[in-house]
Amino acid sequence: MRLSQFFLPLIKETPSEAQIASHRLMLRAGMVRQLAAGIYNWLPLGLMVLRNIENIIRDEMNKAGALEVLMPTLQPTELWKESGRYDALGKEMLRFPDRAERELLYSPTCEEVITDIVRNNFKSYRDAGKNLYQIQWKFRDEVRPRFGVMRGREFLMKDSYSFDMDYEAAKKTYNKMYDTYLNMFARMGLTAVPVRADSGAIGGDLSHEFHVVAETGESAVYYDKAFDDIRDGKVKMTTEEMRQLYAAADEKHDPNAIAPDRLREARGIEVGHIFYLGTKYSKALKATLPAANGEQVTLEMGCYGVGVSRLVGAIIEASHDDNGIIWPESVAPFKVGLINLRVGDAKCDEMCSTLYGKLQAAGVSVLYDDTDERAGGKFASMDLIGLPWQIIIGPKGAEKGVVEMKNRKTGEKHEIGMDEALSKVVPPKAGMAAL
Ligand code: P5A
Repeated sequence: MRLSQFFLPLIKETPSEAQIASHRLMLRAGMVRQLAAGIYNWLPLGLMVLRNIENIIRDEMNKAGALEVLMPTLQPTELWKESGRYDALGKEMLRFPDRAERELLYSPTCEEVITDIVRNNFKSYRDAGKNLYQIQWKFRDEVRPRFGVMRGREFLMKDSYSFDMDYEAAKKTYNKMYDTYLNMFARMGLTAVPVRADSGAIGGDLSHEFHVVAETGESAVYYDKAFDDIRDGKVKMTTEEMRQLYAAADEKHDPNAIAPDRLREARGIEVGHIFYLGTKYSKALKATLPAANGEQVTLEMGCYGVGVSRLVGAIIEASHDDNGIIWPESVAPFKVGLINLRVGDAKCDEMCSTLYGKLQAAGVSVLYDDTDERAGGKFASMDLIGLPWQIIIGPKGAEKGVVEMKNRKTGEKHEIGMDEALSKVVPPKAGMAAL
């Protein structure tokens, strides 16, 4: 993508409405714009990151054997009367009549609808064991939407729902999701701490929240210091070992359950939440299946949420500096920022075009700054949007056939040849043949 043709409305000043780094940086980097309180437009750069996050989630859910579906954002209220939750969500649930005066709601979550799908379409115990997920917009009329996409009113969620024949199978599914969540967050460059939590309006009696530790987090979390060691790369642990470690949300914290010298207290951003639901919804909505012996069994459910749009903010909270965002490669909107310091200089233009072409041919996503802005501005913009690699080409280097390569995260800069620069960013197998 050529910057001259891209839509990247950067902001130099610090936006006054933003209280935390991620919100400030998402506005400054031209990723989102607020349309109304807690409701955001996603501009190209922001949407690219959102899609990358979605794809990691999709990949991990598919690997875990879950099946993707898509339910509508609008629902009739009848199912909520049947489940007994019509009043439970109060004003958070946005309700409105259609032209026939039938009441609709904008889905805040989908336990009712998915249970309705299952009761109407699963026929026997052979259909059980399925985990159905979607990545879909939700609406919750939060009293205090804030921190940009972190606590929005409209937000993107990955929500999945599992249906098993008995407690043992449901527990297994729950544990599989626990493992899947740790993998998916790790792939986004995050160490999420899974803390025991209350299940609130969703229900059930076993639940974990997954928290990214950050000073700006809205929740207090308490956990074994081993989680910090895992994050810092000092210790490796299996998820089974992690399950044994102490970790609790505020309402579940018991200071007597952990040695004081092991306890860490921190602020966390909740990026995921999993629940063992038991039969709360299946009983109310009569989702039963005949077992092998013909007996009708009420399904054992679980539900599993990920804050997809919130993750964009959470990753920035975990990875930025004074100059801007530092994207982990797996979610970066582009892998490389190519900076032409002297547009119009024949040598610079030619070298940039060659590199741009080779990167594209090798399948490396690249944003080519081909604008005539001054050097200082180009460096600042590229640092702000946080692409993992910068390749800088100026008249002096072009003369010698060398480029400057900068790693955004470490700040390391090297003057190197064009082929060496390519070999740093082109993945070995796919790339070399294309060169
Ligand atoms: C789980 C899937 C549920 O809704 N039902 C379906 C369950 N859980 S939850 O904890 O209420 O939400 C799941 C995740 O969604 C994110 N989230 C939000 N993100 C941005 N703005 C909001 N207002 C918001 N509310 C919830 C969180 O990451 C949460 O863990």
